[in-house]
Amino acid sequence: MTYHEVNFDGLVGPTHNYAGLSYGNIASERHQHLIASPKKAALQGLDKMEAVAGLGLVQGLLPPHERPHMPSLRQLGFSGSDAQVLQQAAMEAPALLSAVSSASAMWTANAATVSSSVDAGDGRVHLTAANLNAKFHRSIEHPGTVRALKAIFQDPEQFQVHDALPANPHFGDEGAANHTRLCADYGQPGVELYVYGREAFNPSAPKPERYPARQTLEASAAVARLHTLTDAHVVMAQQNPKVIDQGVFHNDVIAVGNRNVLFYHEEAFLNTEAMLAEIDAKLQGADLIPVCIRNDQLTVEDAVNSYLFNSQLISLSDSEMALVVPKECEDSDKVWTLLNTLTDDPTNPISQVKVMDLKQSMRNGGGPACLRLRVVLSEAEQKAVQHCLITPELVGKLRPWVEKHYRDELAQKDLADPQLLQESRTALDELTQILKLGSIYDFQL
Ligand code: SUG
Repeated sequence: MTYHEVNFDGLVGPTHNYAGLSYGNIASERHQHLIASPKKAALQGLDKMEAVAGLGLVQGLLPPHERPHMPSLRQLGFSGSDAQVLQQAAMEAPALLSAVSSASAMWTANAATVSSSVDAGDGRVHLTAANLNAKFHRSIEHPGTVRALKAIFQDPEQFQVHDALPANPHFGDEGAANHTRLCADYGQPGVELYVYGREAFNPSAPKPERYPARQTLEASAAVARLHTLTDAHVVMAQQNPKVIDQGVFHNDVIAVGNRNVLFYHEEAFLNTEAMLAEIDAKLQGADLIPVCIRNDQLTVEDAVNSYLFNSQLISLSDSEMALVVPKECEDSDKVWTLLNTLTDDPTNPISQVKVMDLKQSMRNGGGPACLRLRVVLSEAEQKAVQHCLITPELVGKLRPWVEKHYRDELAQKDLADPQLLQESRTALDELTQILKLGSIYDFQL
């Protein structure tokens, strides 16, 4: 049976804005209250989906969430008509209104952790929605994520969608952004690398001092258990607390893997050698190819600013891979020179670089890899999710849909506008019809 990696990108929602909500994510803090362009953001995302599909990959899509999230505002004590709720929230708690308006579900690398049916003990694809409980604006995503995933991955014989872990900091879970599957080929047994930032039950274990570590070992272990993975398929590794303190809030800001290649910065992990040895020992059918970038080639600060490692590493053939990088990498002489050295080096299969302009998302700390959830699927499994896969016809419907419903500009003050809520609902209602998803939003139920 043939297996492919399918990338499900998050379609950017109509309320994309810059609220500075993510302490520890330097771009989000830096661009707080800038005027955003939801239209540009959504179109840039569609451009990437098309470009990756153009490189030969199967490309899927996850719908945006409904925002501003009125049920959250009502749960927190605001009442009256929708317009009154928005007005009150804008006056009394503007930061809260920004939080419930965030289009953060676009970063689908945080939507869930996914295990392939090849690795799972019960032979099904497992998806566990991430609780994202390190940040309030992200912690309200998982119910919507579960609904969307269940609408897409429907057949219980082939898929199991798990609810998020308990919403407690002990089980802080950020999904696939801290998870990489390494394998000889997608259909071969894989090694799933779970990367955590701290140990919740062991406060004396290493942890960052400045910024929060969002993912716990306990959460990673629970996800691996839910996914029926045996020890032969799992490696747990700790992120270097020093890089979290320099703005590496997810491991995918400092490392990316594909098949048997792991591209990473030398400071990314604690106990790197032991981790590499364990991956290599567990990997079947191929040797691990570690592609390490040393500190003297690129500092962690440069990596965080350029988002070099937040690229998508994708297979073009059995022997060639491409890196899909954000434009910020091309804009940095140091990073661009490094990329040229990398693609000229015959000891690794990375032979091509594709540059994408994702500035709207990047200003919130979301690069190419943040915007996609990787799901390895057999041809039969792929058939079952066909309605959410990109085709030129679907993109042909989505572009005019964005043009029609999305604003060119959005500032913080606009979030209280009841018209924005209405526009957003109209857009999402139409989208569920385009994608044939049925009713998945609270306002539709
Ligand atoms: O969780 N930014 C997101 C970025 C997520 C990036 N994802 C991965 N690395 N996989 C976050 O910090 C900022 C929103 C704002 O400030 O308006 C934000 O949520």
